Amino acid sequence: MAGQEFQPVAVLDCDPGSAQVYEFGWQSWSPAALYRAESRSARPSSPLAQVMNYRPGCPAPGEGFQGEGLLAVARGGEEPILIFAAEGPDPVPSIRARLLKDRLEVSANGQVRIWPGERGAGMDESLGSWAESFPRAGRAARKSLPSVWCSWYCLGDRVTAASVIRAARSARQRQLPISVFQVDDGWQAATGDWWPDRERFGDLRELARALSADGLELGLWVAPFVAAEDSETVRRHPDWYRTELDAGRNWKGRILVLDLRREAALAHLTGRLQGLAELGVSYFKLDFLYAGALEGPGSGIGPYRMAMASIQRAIGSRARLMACGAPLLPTVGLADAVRVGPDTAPGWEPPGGDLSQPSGRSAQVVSRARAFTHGRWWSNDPDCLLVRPGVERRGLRARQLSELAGLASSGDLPDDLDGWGLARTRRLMRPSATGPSAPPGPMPVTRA
Ligand code: 9PG
Repeated sequence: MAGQEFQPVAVLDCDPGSAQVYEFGWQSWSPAALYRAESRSARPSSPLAQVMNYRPGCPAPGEGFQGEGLLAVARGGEEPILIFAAEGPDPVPSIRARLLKDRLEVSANGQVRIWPGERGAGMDESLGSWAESFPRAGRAARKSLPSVWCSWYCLGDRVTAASVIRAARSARQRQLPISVFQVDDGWQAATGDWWPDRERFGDLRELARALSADGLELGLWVAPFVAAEDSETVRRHPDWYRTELDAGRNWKGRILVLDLRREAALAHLTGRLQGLAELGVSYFKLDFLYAGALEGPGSGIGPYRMAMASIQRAIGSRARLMACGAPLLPTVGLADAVRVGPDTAPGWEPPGGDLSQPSGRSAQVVSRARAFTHGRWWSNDPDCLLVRPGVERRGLRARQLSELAGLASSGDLPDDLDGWGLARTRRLMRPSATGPSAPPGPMPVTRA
């Protein structure tokens, strides 16, 4: 929606002392929170974060708020909450609000529908009933997802097949009720080369067999729409990538974006994913999805949704699809589970104070603010429970995750857990609830 002018949508009388604004960011890692109308929402700590963690090409103004396809206002007093929102998953306008004395001015750069909450209904309840009305054909939101162990927050890119088997055996010995062992970034020959680095990582098929012999499932991280500059696929097919689009930097260089207009490129991708499903992967964590929806000639939300639908067909209806780094409204109906907040990390406060950056607090605040999407659009993934010794505020993390419905996942090596961490992990790992369920208490107000 870049390039279009912002037009006034509404001017609302409000009580400046008690009015609140709810802002919903673009993708999984973008902040979402409830703020006092007199304050200002989170801002990226660098131009790179604007691209990778906020909405590329559409920075928020210095003051006030900017939701992506969704912004809600509680005017204070008895006035019902007002929701300003996109009419569907495409297009998704940016919606701004700013306080001028005792008025809130709302503007947007595209068509916006105004949805009044019921009188007396709180923020979660109002957003929930709006979410019910949002068009969402496709994957059923009411599917229960099994509990997951994820390699990223303990092994990082040093993950190997042998280390995953060790974690699975140790989890079983310690009676951790985990069903899916999900290998994260680090298994692949290179980002964009979606086959294992056999020398470093080991054999994926063997891993699937070993897990299945113990009644467990193999999950796998893939970033389908991006590639590292030094990958073999980029070297062999430079014309499959759109070097004019900026998806940020990672894997020691620029992130290149797959050209979804090229049939051969998409066919190659879906062929690889189908191969991985056939080899025994039954849970896909599809990451860096925002890169598939960057705005440009022939790219954006429409091509992103088409490509996601092709991926669904390729992996089959039995495999579960988890979307991460995903543009949120555009992903409604296309995934079984969606990461609804930034990455967690052993540290509690985000680097640079930027709520989009990895930290315990970012994951917690943002996932809490998106609780209403669980069981309505998909299963929410609030990111992993981390409770090994040395993790900051592990008691608070366990308590807050126990209050959020959604996909349960563990990011610790079972061997690293002490008795307390084992007990918490044992209790919190369970299949996800299939319907909506509001967390206890009203949505907390955040200071950016
Ligand atoms: C693997 C990780 C994990 C994690 C994902 C995603 O550079 N960045 O801005 C950046 C943002 C997020 C990120 C990695 C890098 O994390 O959310 O769970 O799978 O990728 O690389």
